[in-house]
Amino acid sequence: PHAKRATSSATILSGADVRTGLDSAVLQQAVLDHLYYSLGRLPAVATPANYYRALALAIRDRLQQRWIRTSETYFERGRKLACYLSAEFLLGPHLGNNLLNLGLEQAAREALTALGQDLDAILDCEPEPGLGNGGLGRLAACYLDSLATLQYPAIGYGIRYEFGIFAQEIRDGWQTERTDKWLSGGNPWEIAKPDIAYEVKWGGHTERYIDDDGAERRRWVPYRVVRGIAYDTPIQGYGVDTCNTLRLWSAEAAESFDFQAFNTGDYFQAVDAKLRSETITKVLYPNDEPAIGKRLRLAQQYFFVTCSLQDMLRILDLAGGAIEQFAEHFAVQLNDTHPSIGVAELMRLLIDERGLDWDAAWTITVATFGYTNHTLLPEALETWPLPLFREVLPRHLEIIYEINRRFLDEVRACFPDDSARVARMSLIGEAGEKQVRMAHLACVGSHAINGVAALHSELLKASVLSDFHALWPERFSNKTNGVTPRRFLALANPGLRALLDETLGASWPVDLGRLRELESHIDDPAFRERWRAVKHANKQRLADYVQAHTGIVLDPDWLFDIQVKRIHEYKRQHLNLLHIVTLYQRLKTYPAFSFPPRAFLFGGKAAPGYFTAKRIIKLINAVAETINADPEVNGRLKVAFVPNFSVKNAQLIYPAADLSEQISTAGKEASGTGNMKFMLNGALTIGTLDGANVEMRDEVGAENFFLFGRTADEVARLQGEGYRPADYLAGDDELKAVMELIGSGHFSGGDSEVFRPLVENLTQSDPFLVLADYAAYVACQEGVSAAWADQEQWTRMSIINCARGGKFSSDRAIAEYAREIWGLQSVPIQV
Ligand code: Z15
Repeated sequence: PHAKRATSSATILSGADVRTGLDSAVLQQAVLDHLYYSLGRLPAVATPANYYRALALAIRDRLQQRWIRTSETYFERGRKLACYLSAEFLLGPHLGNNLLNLGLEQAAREALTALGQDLDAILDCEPEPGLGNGGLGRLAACYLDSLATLQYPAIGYGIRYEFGIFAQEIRDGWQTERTDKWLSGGNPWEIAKPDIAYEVKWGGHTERYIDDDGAERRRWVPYRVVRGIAYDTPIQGYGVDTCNTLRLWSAEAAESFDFQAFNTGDYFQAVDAKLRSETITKVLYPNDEPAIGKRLRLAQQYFFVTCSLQDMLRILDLAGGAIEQFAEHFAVQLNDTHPSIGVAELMRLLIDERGLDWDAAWTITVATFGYTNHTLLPEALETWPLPLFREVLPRHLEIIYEINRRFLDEVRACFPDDSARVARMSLIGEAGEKQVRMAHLACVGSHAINGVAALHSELLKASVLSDFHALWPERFSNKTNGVTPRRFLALANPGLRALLDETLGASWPVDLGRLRELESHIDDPAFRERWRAVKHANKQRLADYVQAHTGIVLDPDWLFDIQVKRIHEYKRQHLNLLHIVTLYQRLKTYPAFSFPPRAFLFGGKAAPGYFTAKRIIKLINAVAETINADPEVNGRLKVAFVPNFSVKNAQLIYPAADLSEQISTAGKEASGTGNMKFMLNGALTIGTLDGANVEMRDEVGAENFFLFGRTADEVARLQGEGYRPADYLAGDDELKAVMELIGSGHFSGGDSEVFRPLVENLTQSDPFLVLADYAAYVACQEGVSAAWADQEQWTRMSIINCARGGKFSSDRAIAEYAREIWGLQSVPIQV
């Protein structure tokens, strides 16, 4: 499927040049050329980082003709374009992925070897663009990869944060945050397009006026104006010539100087205005689930959404399309409520700036937008205090009031005499301080609303969006998440890739259902041996990384039990810890207690202001230090916290797992996507019936999945009845002893204060039912140990987990969005 490679020097000399040639000899020349002309370096003094940049520029050159041809083709054909609006794109490093998708890994390796460099060391120099927090941002990046690979006309729109997600360091067991300066060495992948820029208005007031036709209209008189500048990054599909665009907006002052202020001598005021403008795209808010109503965050959302919608209008105008046809040209997907101000903004653009009447504008708006919900947690549903909203976006508040007036009339017509329902559904929350409810705005303004796993989509209809489901059942659907098998299998796990290529042929990365054919090999002992050898090598690779970053030495013969994800109470890293402490306590009490040795690995960032999550990290590290240093346990238990979990080290972690921990309280994890990455790399899952775990288990069969814990229904019932964690403590001596050990200061050098808040949280309120699921979890882990003891059977299960993972390709998910929500046709690109 890959682009043809020039193989003979005749071809090199005749056509392929230093910008386009795909042969290793030309690539080598191209790297030297960039070292010299772009970096001003001679090879003798070039550092690995210099080689990284030179190779990246050489690869970008090779994307260029595909990239330009792709835009040109979309423009000529005038086909519908999918616009994925997301405040986050957690891309991960580009170079390795672009080499993979272009089929250039071997050529690049040879070129660098010839220059005395090692490709892997060069790849490691790339700072990752961490423009996202976790699952939601990484999902957006996987979807871009699939859109390009499936040759769909699509563009990603987002924010070019100057500082992405913070870098996590562990000091004395605590998380500390360092700003992420990912742009400090320059970004070879982006191209600034200063001519693609839009005005963004802020604040001020609105006023009535009479237009040229004598009609009464309203206009927005802003207090301030800033500019959004486009920065484009190529998104190359795998094995195709499609190269789509990720367009990220960066804020600048509307004028680089306020000349008037400058001339009157107020230099500092002039510079201050510039700095304030640029603040908008400075930093990613580091919170994964809970929404926090900060003015700057609303400014970020509006900023990137208006730039994106204005860009669509410009593209439509350039193509000579009629404004009435907007929804036939663009399908706009809202990745959570973060871009949902787009509903009001498109109305404003169509009415105030393009002169459409309300009804025409509303028909276009609803036909344009689709809304994906990613959470059921009530505290994560975004709302904005009304006064703040009015101050920043006065015209939008008027529009939202009018949308609401008409919407509530519709509700009253469908459900007469139901004022409670009207209050529940209103776009304006009235309880306490008045609020704008962004999820309601997204629902009202979208023709399609979806959840991200089957269970989640059902719970959405039954709980947080039940009123909307009652009104518009036809708008609701499920789109189970998926992950890209290119980055998370082919690129992350080269050992397994080679085995899959040999066993299945080369097409599996774009036809992941073919993994099923692995099942015909599970009874072949030689195949199982090779499967184990791949896993073993991956575990050694991770062990080396962990030793280099923590000093902790892990044995690749042990069971690697891994939980990596954002730290959050609902994800229950502390349940995992209670199991570890249970094993430790059994070992201390009965030194002959025997189980297969296990290495427990954790990784993940806590929101900097999330007290409990930060304390969970401290507890993991405290337990690790105590257990790893205890001569009585040695040889059976190790615990490690891998600092700064990121896309980059995730690619080392997923392929090394034997057991994947997916142990959220049922009903709380919308989908999960790490669960799928582990599965595809042959890990077995211990998990609850939550999110996409349910569908993973359906695929592999109950006998190949370690299930435990209360179901979402049981959780709701227990909490409805008034859950009392003390009951579970009283009925379980082992649990009681575990909690006491943690509270006693045993893991904290005698300090009995540091973990008191965690112990009290669990024993007094336990909002996520850790104690209620503890006994079932520990019992299930005993089943894991028993299964691990039979390595041949474990390997069979590992193969089956990979083989049945095909459903979880993001290609499947994107094909569903394209057909069922966007009405999108693929457009092959010919270079
Ligand atoms: C986020 O990463 C997710 C949901 C959110 O509401 C926010 Cl603000 C961030 C995650 C879900 O927690 C996870 O279950 C899901 O797999 C992921 O989005 C992608 O849908």
